Order: sequence, then C-alpha cells, then structure tokens
Amino acid sequence: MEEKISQIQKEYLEKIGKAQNLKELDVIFLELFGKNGIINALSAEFPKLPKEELPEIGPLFNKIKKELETAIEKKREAIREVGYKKLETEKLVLQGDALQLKKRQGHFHPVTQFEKETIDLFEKLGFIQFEAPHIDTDENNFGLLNIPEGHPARDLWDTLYIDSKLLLRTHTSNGQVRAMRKYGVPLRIMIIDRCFRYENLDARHEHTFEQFELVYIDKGVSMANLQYLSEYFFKALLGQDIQARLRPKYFPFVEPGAGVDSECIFCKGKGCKVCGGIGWLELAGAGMIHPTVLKNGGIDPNIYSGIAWGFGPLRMAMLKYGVEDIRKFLSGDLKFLTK
Ligand code: FA5
Repeated sequence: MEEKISQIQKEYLEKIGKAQNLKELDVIFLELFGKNGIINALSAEFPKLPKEELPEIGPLFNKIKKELETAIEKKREAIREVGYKKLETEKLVLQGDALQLKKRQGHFHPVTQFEKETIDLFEKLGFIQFEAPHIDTDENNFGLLNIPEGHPARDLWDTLYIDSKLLLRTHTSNGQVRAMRKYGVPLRIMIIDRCFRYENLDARHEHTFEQFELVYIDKGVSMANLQYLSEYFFKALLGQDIQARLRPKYFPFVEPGAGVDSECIFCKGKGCKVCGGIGWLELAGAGMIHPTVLKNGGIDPNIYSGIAWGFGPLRMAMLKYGVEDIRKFLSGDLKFLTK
C-alpha cells in the first residue's frame, strides 16, 4: 500500500508540474479528488489492511493527500499570475469595419424639421407664432368662422366631440378670431400645430395631422399677397423653380376662396402618377378673410382686408422627402425616421 501511495504521489506531482492551463489542472484534480477519484478509491481499501499497518499508512496517506492538494493550488496561482502579466503587457487591437462602433445620434422628426424651417422663413417676414387649443368650442372651430350650426360645410370637417359644445379642432383656423381679438390690426400670425378629423384613412389622409395657418391683415392686403407668399414658401422649401397656382375653391370663412397648388415636384407640371396626371398638387385652402369673420374679430372690413391660408405640412413633407404614404410619419417606425 505504501508503495502504491508513493507511486501516485510521484506520478501526480509530475503531472501537476507539467500542466499548462487551468483546464488541465481541473482534470487532474477530478482524477484525484473527484467522487470516483483515486483518493476515495484508496480510502475504500483501508478497512482491508492489516491492523498493524494502519498507524503508518494513515498519516502517510493524509500527508500525501495534503501535498497534492497544495501542489494543485500553487500551480493554479502560478498559471493565473502568468495570465495577469500578459494582460498588463498585451494590447487588444480591434480592426475592421464591423468593429467600428457607430455613434448613435438622435434628430428631430422630419415633420418637426420641416416646421422649424417654415417658422424661420415666416419669422423673417414679421409673422409671430400663435397658439390655439386642440380641444376647442364649436363656436371657435365653426361658428365664428361663418359656419353656423346646421351649415352643410360642417360635413366637410367631421371630428370627435367631447360633448355637444366641445370638440377636437378640425383646423388651425380656430385661432383666427382669437388672434384678431388679442392683437387687433395690423396682424401677422402663424399657427403650426395638430388638428384632428374623423377621416377615411388613406395614403394622403390621417386622423391626426398638422396644419400651418397664416393670417395677414392690414390696409390694402389682396390676393396678390397670397400669390406672392405662396410662391415664397414653395421656392424656399420645395425648390426655386416651383410655381404656385391659386384655383377658385369654396370655404365659408373666405371670399374669394382658393385652393393653393404647387407645381408637381416629381414631374415639374407634365403630369405623373403622384399628381394624378394633373401636373399640380393641392397643398392648402386659402383666401381673403370673409368680412363677417373680420367683424367677429372686432376689425372693420371697410378699412382692413386680410388673407389666410391653411397648409398641410405632412403633405408638403411627403413631397419634400419623397414619402408615398402619409401614415408613415406617425408610425414610429425607426427605419423610416432615420432614413
Ligand atoms: C381647411 O382646413 C381650412 N381651414 C384651410 C383654410 C385656412 C382655408 C384659411 C381658408 C383660409 P382643408 O380641409 O382643405 O382646409 O385642409 C387644408 C389642408 O390641410 C389640406 O390642403 C391638406 O394639406 C391638409 N389636410 C386636410 N385634411 C388632412 C388629413 N386628413 N390628413 C392630412 N392632411 C390634411
């Protein structure tokens, strides 16, 4: 037995000495001290030994067991030390495109960018921003704009009602009379904000969308100002060669009323799929502010005249960025927004 223990001692001290890494040491440890390892196998033989041998073999076995344990632990530390030394001196060099970490940088929503440019453009001409509530009275959204209860034009702007008098505003025109009452004349204001409609949704209609309202009232303001400002707007935001066209259109709060069209930026007026072969795209409703509306705002229509328009920034952004479906803007789709 003594010889067997010495043999194991010699063999395993040698193996431990030669081990190159922690994995090899783990294997050696299990061979010796695992459940079915050599040490347990040797202990199992003790009861079979002659009684007189036990006092000598027992302490020798314990000594060698301890010696092997210590040798494994020391070798582990030595291997770890070598690793630590390597870490101090070695450098990790990352190469190749895949390893270049991209800087993640946010940006404004495309429609917000478009609206910021619009605001800058009209601030230069002395227009100030004005705010009107999203939830408003029937009176501000319709009544004061010459659309009394029961007027068929209300059907054009169906919306969601909070109660019989409060509704989600259908257009930014709900700020017109408010601004007149607040600032009087001369008046140059713009409202860029959200509107809501009970709509049949499609590629050009959202239930929640933006409008850009412009109101300009002074002595001698005419349709010529409307034409000039429309063209100023299109040329700055859609391209220098883009023309504006005013076309007769009915709105109860303007007289005369107009649809403002831009020359189709895709076909430059020749006619294509986007403009339905017409060569022009309707982007806004506009006109000379109706005398009744001026009176509602406390302004004398015999002295002052005014123009107003309501553009759709989402539809303009569709043209500017070549977006085919208006619903993408509110989709929250990061692939679309970061394009
Ligand atoms: C109006 O809302 C009038 N208040 C505009 C106006 C202002 C006329 C001042 C006269 C004087 P209209 O319903 O046509 O008009 O809407 C104006 C623009 O808002 C449209 O040309 C379009 O660009 C945009 N718009 C209207 N409905 C939607 C919708 N469901 N989704 C996206 N954009 C819309």
